[in-house]
Amino acid sequence: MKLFFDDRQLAHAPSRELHNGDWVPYAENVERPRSIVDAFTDWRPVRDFGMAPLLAVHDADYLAFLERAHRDWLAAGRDGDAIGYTFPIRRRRPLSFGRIDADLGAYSYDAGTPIAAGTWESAYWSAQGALTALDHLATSAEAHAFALCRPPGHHAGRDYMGGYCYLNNAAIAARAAHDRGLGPVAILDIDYHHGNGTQDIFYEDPAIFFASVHADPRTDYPFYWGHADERGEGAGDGTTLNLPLPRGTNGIAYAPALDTALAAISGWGARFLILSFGADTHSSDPISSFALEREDYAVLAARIAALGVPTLIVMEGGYAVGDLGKNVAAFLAGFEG
Ligand code: SP5
Ligand code: ZN
Repeated sequence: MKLFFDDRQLAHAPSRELHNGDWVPYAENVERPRSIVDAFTDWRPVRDFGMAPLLAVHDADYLAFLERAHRDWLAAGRDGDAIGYTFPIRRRRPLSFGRIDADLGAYSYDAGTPIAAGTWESAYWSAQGALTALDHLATSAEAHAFALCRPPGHHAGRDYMGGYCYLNNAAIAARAAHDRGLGPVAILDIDYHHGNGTQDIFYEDPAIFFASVHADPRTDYPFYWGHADERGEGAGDGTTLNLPLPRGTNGIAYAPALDTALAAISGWGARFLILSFGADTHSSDPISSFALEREDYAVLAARIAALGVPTLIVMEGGYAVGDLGKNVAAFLAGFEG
């Protein structure tokens, strides 16, 4: 399997996040991609597909905000990472008047997603990595490719950031795959957390199926999305599938939910799969509460590979830095089986 990563994805290095009322070290740190990079020998370069595939998913004003936000923060006399503190509820008007703090709130839903000096550069190349891996699948006979996307993407919506995510790499790749005629395209999200951004982007879209296996949002972030009764709306009614699982879920309890998602994806007629893979389901993850072990990852990967559909694997979460590279290697090895 070919692997894609660009060193510019390391430029993003926020120092801290707000958690349970305290400042804590930023969990989505540069040691994560370094751990994964070190677990493999052969990385391929990322190519630049420009802004068009990003604009096919995200609003232009949101992308412009991401690009300029840290400069606006410095211009306002601040230092460190840009972070908001006022979040407009949806009933307020879409006001815009060039105040950085208002913008930070308008384009995010949490206080865990700061913008540092290198954030735009890293998010841009993270998305281009997914597009490069997609292009490789579209132009080769290979069935699987891995984009080490970092920062991750599945919490980012059309016009919002959140959950360490700025650009939705999986959604950008899914839209591009669909537009290249590789579909029908399905997205399977197996990060510990529900992929609310991806769900929102395709919620009314009948062309792209979204299935997610994740921690029950009644107990876990992102709380407001990912409940079992969320099934899509309008023309997209029935093209979203949510399979929440309780804290403590191990490999044995996880497998039936994964099989349900795979059966739905297969039954829907998917011909191309985007896999949002988070290794934060591992028992050692410091911010999550599932109990999957490294041996489980190869088994899960083999079940996904048995779909027999070309699959682009994009990295999402996973914060147990000491285990991360080995866990990702075990998962990817399960595809080669
Ligand atoms: C992509 C992804 O996995 N995003 C997860 C975002 C979760 N944010 C809420 C949980 C915050 C926990 N913060 C603990 C930090 C310890 N340093
Ligand atoms: Zn996660």
